Amino acid sequence: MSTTPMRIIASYGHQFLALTLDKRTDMDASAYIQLVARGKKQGYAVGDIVNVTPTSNNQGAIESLQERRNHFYRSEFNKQKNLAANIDQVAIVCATEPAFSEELLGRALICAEVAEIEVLIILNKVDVSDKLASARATLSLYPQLGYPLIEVSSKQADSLDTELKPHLAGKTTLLMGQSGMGKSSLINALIPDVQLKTREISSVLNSGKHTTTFTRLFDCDINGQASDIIDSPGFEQFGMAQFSLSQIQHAMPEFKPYLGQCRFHNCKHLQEPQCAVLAAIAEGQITEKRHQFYLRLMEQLDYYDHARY
Ligand SMILES: Nc1nc2c(ncn2[C@@H]2O[C@H](COP(=O)(O)OP(=O)(O)OP(=O)(O)O)[C@@H](O)[C@H]2O)c(=O)[nH]1
Ligand SMILES: [Mg+2]
Ligand SMILES: [Zn+2]
Repeated sequence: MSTTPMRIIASYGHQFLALTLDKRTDMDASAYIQLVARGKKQGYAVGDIVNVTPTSNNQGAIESLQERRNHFYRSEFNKQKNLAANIDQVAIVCATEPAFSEELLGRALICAEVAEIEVLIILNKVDVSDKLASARATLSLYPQLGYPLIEVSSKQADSLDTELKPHLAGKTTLLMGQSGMGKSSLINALIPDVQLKTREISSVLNSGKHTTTFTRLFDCDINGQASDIIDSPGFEQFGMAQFSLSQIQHAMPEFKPYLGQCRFHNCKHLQEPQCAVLAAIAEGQITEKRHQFYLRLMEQLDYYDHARY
């Protein structure tokens, strides 16, 4: 039997919803096809194009995965958590309150660098003015590393028009970040009727909670251009067990000019003599804060032990 290509537009555990490629997510929920995955260990991600054998009007079985342009995921204890595939950018949403974790931001940035996906950092809830200064102070480093940073409030439509929409128009964007940062609120403010759609999907996938429990793609029109925005559940950890030391070093933009410049070709930039990275820290080209972050990642990767003399 021949298969039909479909795009996965929602994932919840091992359940997936998809649409045939001619349909958009703003159509009524009867167009959604519920997919069963046949034994692929690594699973599928929202944004994946899969070849499906229809099993009934609104159900199908995934037979194979079409080649991905890219794939964004994290790994906890060797378990791969798929976030999205075939995206143009990752927007990491931080907020003035509750306070965000700079560690998680840093980890998400590493992940995006390794996957070679563009990044946008969003500081949301700038209407909470008493927390604004400290959030700004924490984030001020990141534009210097090359990451665009915008400030918005999902409660202030003009900030979305001037700051956010130009970054989203015509692109597929994954919104990610800790719980409570306002990812879903931003989508609600950007796309009319989306709350209703979310309720429909929630009822299909048996999840009625306020906090986002599944990853969900919305296609929409932004500034006259077809755009996709993917909402995802907040995370409180960000495992990166999948990466090598070299991948992490190359994912630190400010390290890059110095890699290969150290005395030892396998320098881990811990305390080695004539280390170009340590020299750059002494000269103020790399911040102590980011080097500490790097050391914590190394420790987690278990490289630290090997490097001790
Ligand atoms: N003051 C203020 N509150 C906001 C803003 N955006 C969102 N909130 C509030 O922040 C809370 C969390 O918002 P959500 O949109 O559910 O956050 P989320 O990032 O989707 O959270 P998860 O789905 O759990 O990952 C809600 O009570 C929102 O009303 C904002 O711009 N300003
Ligand atoms: Mg949410
Ligand atoms: Zn070095």
